[in-house]
Amino acid sequence: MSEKQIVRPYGDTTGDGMVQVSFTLPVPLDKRAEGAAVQLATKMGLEPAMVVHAKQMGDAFTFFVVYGRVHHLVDLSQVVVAERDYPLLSAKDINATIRSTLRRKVTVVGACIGTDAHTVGIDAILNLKGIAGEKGLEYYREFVVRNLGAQVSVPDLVERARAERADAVLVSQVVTQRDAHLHNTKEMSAAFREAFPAQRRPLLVVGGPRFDELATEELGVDRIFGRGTTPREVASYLVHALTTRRAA
Ligand code: B12
Repeated sequence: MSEKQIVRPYGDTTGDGMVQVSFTLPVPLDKRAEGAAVQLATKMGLEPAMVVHAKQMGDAFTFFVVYGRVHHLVDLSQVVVAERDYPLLSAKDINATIRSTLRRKVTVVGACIGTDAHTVGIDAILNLKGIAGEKGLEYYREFVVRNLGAQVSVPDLVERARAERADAVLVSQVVTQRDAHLHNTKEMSAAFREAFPAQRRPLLVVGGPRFDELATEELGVDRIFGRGTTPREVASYLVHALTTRRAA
């Protein structure tokens, strides 16, 4: 078992346990509202808790920032995250591996599904322009990219993936109200499983800022990418997954 490595939050002096939380209460701003914010923060484990910012929004809501001490500790050796389990390749190596191993171009179909119109994330991954100094998948010679844009229905996505003989389907979900991202993703993965035999199904990749990258099994997808993903990570994953699948 790995050795314990305890950390605690830091505000003014190292290890003082100070944290800051923000939330909105459905009450206009007054002394009672501030008291309610302190009481809530205290129940959340901030002791003592201080309101450091309060701003009324509209007639009946107040936004609060509360600063206080928590006594919780985190053991870093017990933290479980989705580690990258494939090599991060250069653009040159990605193209070369596709050419030498798959001997054909890789087709990816991307979209925002459901009512979601937040295309900036999927565009960052797919479009030439890219993000964070990296070019998107359109830049890679060996990828054929079909970006379907916003508010694509699941049946349309399945049909397009079939028509394009997609190797991978890349779906973005940014809106999380009422867990829409989870419901839409499950609907999408179920539709692909129904429409394709297991060995012919495209890789299903979903991304967005509020996904738990460990939830692949629950959502029925092959990979989940979260906040701050770069195109090269996605391209490297696709090459790894498709070449591994081919070898099997
Ligand atoms: C820009 C924006 C808009 C634009 C979208 C324009 C467009 N063409 O995309 C407009 C103005 C249209 C808009 C509308 C709305 N928006 Co808006 N919007 C935002 C905003 C400010 C930025 C989102 C963004 O572009 N981020 C930048 C990109 C690069 O980051 P990203 O999406 O996380 O993508 C990265 C990763 O997540 C990952 N990734 C993402 N997708 C994928 C997919 C794959 C396959 C992979 C591999 C990786 C990957 O890689 C990307 C690059 O690193 C956010 C707030 C915020 N600061 O995040 C709110 C936000 C997302 N919007 C929100 C809301 C509520 C709405 C509206 C419902 C508002 C309204 N009442 O009308 C509508 C909904 C419209 C709709 N039908 O979807 C909420 C969502 C809240 C929630 N819990 O769901 C947010 C969080 C704002 C907030 N705090 O309330 N919005």
